[in-house]
Amino acid sequence: MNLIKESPAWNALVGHHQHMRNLHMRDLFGQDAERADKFTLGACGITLDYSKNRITDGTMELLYALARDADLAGWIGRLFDGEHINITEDRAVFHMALRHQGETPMRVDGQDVMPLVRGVLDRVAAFSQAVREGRWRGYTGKAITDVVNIGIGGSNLGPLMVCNALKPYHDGPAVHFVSNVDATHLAETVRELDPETTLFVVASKTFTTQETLTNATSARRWLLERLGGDPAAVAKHFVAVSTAPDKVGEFGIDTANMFEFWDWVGGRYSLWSAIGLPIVLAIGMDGFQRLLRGAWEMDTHFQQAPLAQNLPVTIALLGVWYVNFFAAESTAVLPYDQYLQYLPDYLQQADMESNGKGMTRDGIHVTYDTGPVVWGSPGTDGQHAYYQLLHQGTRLVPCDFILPLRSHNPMADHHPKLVANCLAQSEALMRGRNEDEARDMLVRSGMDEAMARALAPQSVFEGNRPSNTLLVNQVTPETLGSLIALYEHKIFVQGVIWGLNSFDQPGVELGKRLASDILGDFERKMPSPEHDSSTAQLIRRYLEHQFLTHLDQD
Ligand code: G6Q
Repeated sequence: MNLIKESPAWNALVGHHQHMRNLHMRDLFGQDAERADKFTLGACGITLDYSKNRITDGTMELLYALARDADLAGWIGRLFDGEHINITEDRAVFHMALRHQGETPMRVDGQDVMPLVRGVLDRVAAFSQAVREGRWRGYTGKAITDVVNIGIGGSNLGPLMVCNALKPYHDGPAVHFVSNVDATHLAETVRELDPETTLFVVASKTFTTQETLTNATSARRWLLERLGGDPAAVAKHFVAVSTAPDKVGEFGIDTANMFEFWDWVGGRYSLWSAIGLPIVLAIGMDGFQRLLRGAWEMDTHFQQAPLAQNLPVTIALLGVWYVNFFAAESTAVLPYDQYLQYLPDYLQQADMESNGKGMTRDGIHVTYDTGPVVWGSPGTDGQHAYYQLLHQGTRLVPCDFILPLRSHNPMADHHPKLVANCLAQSEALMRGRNEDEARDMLVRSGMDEAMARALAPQSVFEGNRPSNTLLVNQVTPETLGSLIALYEHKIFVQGVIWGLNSFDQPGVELGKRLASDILGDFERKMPSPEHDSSTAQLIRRYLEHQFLTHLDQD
């Protein structure tokens, strides 16, 4: 198959870009009073205003044509039909089944997986309810007050992000997350916890991940040391979420206390599965079902809406426009909501692990850029830090502003100020400020005319910097579910355009293997000859340091 770069729409976009690069959005707004209306879409409680992009009707037509050239409709069909589109792992990509509503079957390899999905959901619900109502008790008979999720990557970021986002809905035990193999993470988390009332959820799809098993082993030791050493205590304080019952059993967790998911659920798409157990423990099953429903509504919209009304498709194509035609290297996710503080981290993994790839699924090296660097943090903090670069830096950074219209904490005038800041930023990025405006501003602030003329160029903002604004009424389980699913499908669409398999992660696996090799060197107390001289030197320094520390202790 040919690379997308050879498609007619791509070639047309190359020509179109030559024209668009000279147009300023300020003029486009000036020429068309309907622009905001025209470039606004709504679905599933989300309004997407994409009018502050460097686009015209013609741009969007060409971008939708690009989606057609990439056979996007065909790929959406294959995704929802449960085909093995993750070709390197020979798996379906079917997290949509985890949130599917209604009675229609969802088949993978001819089998309707809905009975399996609902069976596990029922077990998750029953277990969580028992914990939340204090019927599930610890080894010494006390109810659970704290839950510690031990997992990493996809087995951490999703539940971490959602638990934080839905804090206003928490009415269960406190939830904590330990992911880093740095012992500090575990030590600082359990420092204030009471082992008698703490439940550990060991979350690992493969149950082989070094960080998770190391943390789980240390957590078990911490618990047993404090509860008298009876191994029977483990059954009351450890449960597992995994696709690998044999490995869970080997680790010493009773598989009766294991919640299953399946290989067609990718790690970074797994928060909807039993990996969401900490969410259910925190907000209850009803809240989790609302999250699932919101995601399902977005799945349905994605499947059914025509390209030009389709939120994930539109937002994905705008991203492609900047990556491939404006050479944008990164994109910022800027939620103006403190509860969404982990959304940028979550999307960083979802996007960069999915589309951070340079070879097509047909084994051809791409000759164009693929997934951008994704970064960001909640507003308004970033305004006092890196927004300078967004406004006047030499790089184009398309931004997604995410703004809830209602706060869960309507305290004094905080929220209007938050909203005003968000809207002011996207407006300033779009409009910019020319030299005359800069001079007038300086004069108005009291500067004399000559000085104002001299300094005005420093205060010029070229503007024309693109952003999307995504509005929701409030961050609720439903809107959060829809928002996450919107980004999941955006990532899928971009992967389709770039011809990638967005669902494997050889880079993660490389990291897992390399660390074990070096641990072997530590045991042998010397670097293996395969290392470069820098790595060998660093290994030697660590070993020398260890040796000297031992001598000191002796
Ligand atoms: C996600 C990746 C990766 C994975 C972690 C944890 O899509 O595969 O982030 O989630 O490496 O893996 P386990 O869940 O198997 O421990």
